[in-house]
Amino acid sequence: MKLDFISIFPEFFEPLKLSLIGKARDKSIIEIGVHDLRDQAINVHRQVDDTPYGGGAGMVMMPEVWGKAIDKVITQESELIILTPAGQLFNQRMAEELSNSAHLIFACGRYEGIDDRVRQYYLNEGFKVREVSIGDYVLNGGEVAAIVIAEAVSRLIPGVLGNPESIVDESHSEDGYIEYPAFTKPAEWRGIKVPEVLLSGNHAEIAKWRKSAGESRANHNQ
Ligand code: 6GU
Repeated sequence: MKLDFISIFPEFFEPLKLSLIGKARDKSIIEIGVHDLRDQAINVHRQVDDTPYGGGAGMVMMPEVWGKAIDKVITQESELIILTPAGQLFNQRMAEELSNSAHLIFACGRYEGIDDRVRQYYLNEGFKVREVSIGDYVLNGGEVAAIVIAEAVSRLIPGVLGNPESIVDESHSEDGYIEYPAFTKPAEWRGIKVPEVLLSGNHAEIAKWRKSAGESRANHNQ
């Protein structure tokens, strides 16, 4: 899978050199491109934003600049993801869908967002386009959201995780499913004991306890 990130802050994507994603890049399971939007600026001031038509606060990112940047990376197999708090809420089901894609382009907007004609244009040209949000709160830009999505998606790609079984039974692997709490040695820590049943070796009882502990955890989160 290829992941391209377009942003005025390419340094935001340095963490994608670390850990499992870094290793997946070394193994060429995923390929990552980071592109400075300002390289596509069209005037001497390297301007990427302008005042909104209709008035109001903030600045809007210019369509010409975004069009040039996206044209450089888009192909017939690309999916364009525009990060905005006004987008469709990201979840594990969307991560699974996106993990089947060959190429994701993350357009990281700042300020009041990207001129909406960018979305309209690529949609009209027949590309897959979605506006995505990672939650009901506002960030200063789409960069952190793009990293969140990239991490959730890449770990679903075969070969990225060390142990592929860990994605079968984890929280959100099914809608509403929350995993049971985990414990390791020592059996008692600061006066708190590990639930007795987990030390029993009785796999049927352990499975029962885990199911119920996961369900009560899910209820607490409501
Ligand atoms: Cl994708 N962008 C911004 N700026 N804020 C957000 C978001 C995205 N998702 C949640 N809040």
